[in-house]
Amino acid sequence: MNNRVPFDLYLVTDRHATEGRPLLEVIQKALDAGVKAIQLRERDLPARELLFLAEQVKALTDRAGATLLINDRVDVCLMIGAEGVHLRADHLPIPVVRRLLGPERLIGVSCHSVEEVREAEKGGADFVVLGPLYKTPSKRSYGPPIGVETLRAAKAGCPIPIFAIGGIQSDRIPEVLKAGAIGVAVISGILTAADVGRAAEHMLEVLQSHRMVPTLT
Ligand code: TZP
Repeated sequence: MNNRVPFDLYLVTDRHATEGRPLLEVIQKALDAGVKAIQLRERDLPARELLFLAEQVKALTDRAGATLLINDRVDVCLMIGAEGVHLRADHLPIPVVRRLLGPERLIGVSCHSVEEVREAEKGGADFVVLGPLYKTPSKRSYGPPIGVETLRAAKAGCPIPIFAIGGIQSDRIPEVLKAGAIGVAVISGILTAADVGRAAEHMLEVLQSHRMVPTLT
């Protein structure tokens, strides 16, 4: 965690992955458990419905003191006053997005390779999400997992935070933190859990207990 990116668990939404439960209810449970950052990623929703949903999610995150990022839609981010956007790999140029959003709002970028991480960092991203690291039921379109070695290589010399994504369950957290991730981004590990609150709480506990602390010399 750092001052600009004050979270290490980033919940990415997918209303088709909630086992039939209303998305807002599931998000509320995650927030109650202590999740401090949500990416609203409902890419198949028409603009108007997305805007309406985003307003409702923003009310929940505001109440919980959490950060809300909107996937891809700079316009929706600005309309609802969200804390930032999360750009996909084939995104608009980051400096252009920065100009629209201003210096305070966060820009996260999805990356699938070391080169994309370097590019996002050079462009001015605040953080990146790298994956899929492991096999995931949530995203087949990105092909095979890129593995923890890619994370290690991406982190070398990279000053911005990297979140690991793709097949992340609690037991993967120690390995990805050791490889240089600041935290994890998760869909199914939380949204499909029978007890959403407990799943989120457990991830937060594991993150906290494995957080890399600088050693004093
Ligand atoms: N980007 C890379 S993998 C992925 C995204 C959005 C899906 C992650 O889903 P899950 O269920 O946490 O593995």
